[in-house]
Amino acid sequence: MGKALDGIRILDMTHVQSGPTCTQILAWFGADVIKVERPGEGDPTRGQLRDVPGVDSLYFTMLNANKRSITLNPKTEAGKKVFTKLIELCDVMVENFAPGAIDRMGFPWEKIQQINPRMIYASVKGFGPGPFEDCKVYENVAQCTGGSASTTGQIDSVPLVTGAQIGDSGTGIHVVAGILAALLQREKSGRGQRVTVAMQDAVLNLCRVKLRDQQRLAHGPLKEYPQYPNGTFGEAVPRAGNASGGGHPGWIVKCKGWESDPDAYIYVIAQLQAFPALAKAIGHPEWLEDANFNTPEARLPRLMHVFSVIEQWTMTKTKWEVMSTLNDLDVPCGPILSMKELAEEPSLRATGTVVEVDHPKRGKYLTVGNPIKLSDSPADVKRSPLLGEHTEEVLREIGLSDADIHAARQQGAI
Ligand code: CAO
Repeated sequence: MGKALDGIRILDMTHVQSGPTCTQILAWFGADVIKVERPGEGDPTRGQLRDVPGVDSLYFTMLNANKRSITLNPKTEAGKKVFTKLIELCDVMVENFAPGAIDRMGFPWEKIQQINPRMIYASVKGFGPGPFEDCKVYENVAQCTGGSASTTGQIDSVPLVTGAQIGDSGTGIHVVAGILAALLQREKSGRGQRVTVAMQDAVLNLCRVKLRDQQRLAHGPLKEYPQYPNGTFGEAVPRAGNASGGGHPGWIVKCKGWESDPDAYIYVIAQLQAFPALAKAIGHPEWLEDANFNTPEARLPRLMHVFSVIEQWTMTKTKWEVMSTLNDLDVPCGPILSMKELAEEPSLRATGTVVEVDHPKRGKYLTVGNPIKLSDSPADVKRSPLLGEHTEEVLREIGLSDADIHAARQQGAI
């Protein structure tokens, strides 16, 4: 079976996480992703957080599946020639170096366009045009500057960053959308274009509901936040603990075993239509006749009490028992799953969301496969490449002779 992006060649100048997330998804969709790495060093993540000495880290292997790796220094004479050839032959170039790095290599956008007018050139930067445009940015900087940290955490405590890599991987996924749209537009226009995504913008996009709440604040307190009715609201959206960001109240409650198991918790949503069943299940059918509890408005100022009563019930059951009982009643809920549980979950293995891959140096390891499932283009996860594993193969494909390759190697260009 063919793949959605068969025939699309990606010149992958990405490193660390945001860019590699993007090109890995394009590779899973079937694009030929040629990852260009600095000779002798490669993507710095190959050596970061290593668990096995001398072997590419999980950080690298889990972000660079299904790609080919070539070593190339576009700052050398021979490197520039090869790089120019690659620009001519590729459809998309993706980069996430510090602002200006590709220009300093001698390849500003204008030149890339000149070499290949059909080229789609995608860049990740920390910030868009403005006072911070020249700054280098990593994940947590983006979370802090994009509105996530100020709105995450317990209500009376410090801002928190989240474990979900919304700044890096979140931005990479936005870039995928931009590239696919640009490829479609190229079908009609015949021209490539620039795709740029700032990490701050991507995080803010993911925090859209918090900007919603900022504007609601002008019209009174945010009644679904735990600060209501006893706390105070300032000028900006506060942290809301584990309160639900939607129209139905929710909270994390303890389950049986919480004293020793840090993940013995479940998120319960007291959805309007399921509330009667929930009240009966936890042994409080009288709430349905009580004016203090029998409407969502009546419950709002008592939500913490409602959830503490729900918790008295959930603490008598494991999170799986709570899940099973409440699901049967159509009460939305979700157990707090640890990474160990997710790694071992058979249904995630069956769908290819968690995949075991074999690597010639590290042996078997787990990775997260493509979460975007296409019925006619299933992703087949292949191990990440060794540094420069495909240099000669790719250089021959683009027309270099053995003598050219030898000369490039002599110059340190590959
Ligand atoms: N051959 C020769 N040189 C190469 C090369 C190659 N194949 N690939 C990269 N280089 C050079 C670059 O040209 C650059 O050199 P100059 O600064 O002299 O122009 C240098 O390597 C490294 O670039 P960098 O400044 O991007 O690297 P850094 O480690 O200092 O910064 C990061 C890393 C991530 C903070 C920065 O790249 C950045 O802000 N990127 C944009 C935002 C981003 O994607 N952040 C997410 C990071 S996690 O996903």
